[in-house]
Amino acid sequence: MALKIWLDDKLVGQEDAKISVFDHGVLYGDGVFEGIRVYNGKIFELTAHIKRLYDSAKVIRLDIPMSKDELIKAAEKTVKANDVIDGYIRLVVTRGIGTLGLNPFVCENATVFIIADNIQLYPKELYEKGLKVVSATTVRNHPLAIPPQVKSLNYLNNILAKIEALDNDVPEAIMYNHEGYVAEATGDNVFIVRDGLIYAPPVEAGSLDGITRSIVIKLAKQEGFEVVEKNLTRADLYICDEFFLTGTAAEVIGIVEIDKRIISDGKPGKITELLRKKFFKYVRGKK
Ligand code: PXG
Repeated sequence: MALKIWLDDKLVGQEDAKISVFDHGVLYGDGVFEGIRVYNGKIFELTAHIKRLYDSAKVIRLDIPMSKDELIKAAEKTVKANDVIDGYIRLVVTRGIGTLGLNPFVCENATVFIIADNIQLYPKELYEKGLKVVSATTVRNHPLAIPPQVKSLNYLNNILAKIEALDNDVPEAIMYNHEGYVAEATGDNVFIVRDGLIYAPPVEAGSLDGITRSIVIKLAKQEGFEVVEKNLTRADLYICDEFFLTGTAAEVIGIVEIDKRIISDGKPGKITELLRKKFFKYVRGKK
């Protein structure tokens, strides 16, 4: 079924949702985005996603031509118009139409579009069995080059790591920063468990300040676990008791093998399973 897409200031049919070849989002990957879930017809953590979008835009000096409230209303209208009950929103703001040449200030108006659709998820059995991953040789963008707070439209760094994963017949890759510490997966944050403690790389290590990550940390603390944010090495991942990823699309998913090292008994761990279920309940229980 053809979707209704929010484009700039209104909903249009999918066929009419087109972007200029002179849009700097296309020419330079100049823009920002958010990927947001819809559960039970309600947009999950919309305020947090909108805040992150505006923060990303501010860092790259992009003026979003709508207020936060207007953007929230537009997202809600797009969800309604497409009858999305459990799905996914992609909210994108590009620099807008300009000319050839990097100068972003020739672009007078940022382009805003919102897609609300069904989401492609990992198959259910992968949640039960857990994922295998490899370490990417592609280093995560230096945080002083592209700050990890900016959810930029240019994902080439992560895409190169994803290609490494797929070339190795696994669905995900772990990315390390320029110092060799764990940063994140290509579109998910990393956690490990060792001796009953939960560890996560700090955001400064070069990971996105994930909204799922924050909620999982909150839920873990509610369950009485200590969550320690510290730099992790490749060996920390190899010898951990449990390993999992968090993200809007994957939610919470266990990792059972990295670089041919099997994590514990090769099944998602108990704490991972507990947090996965807690998260599942948390998001679906909220109306
Ligand atoms: N790191 C990176 C690089 C991401 O892109 C996350 C971590 C997890 O953050 P959240 O806030 O989602 O918990 C992301 C999220 C997509 C898509 O369509 C990408 C993300 C999320 C949803 C959809 O590619 N990235």
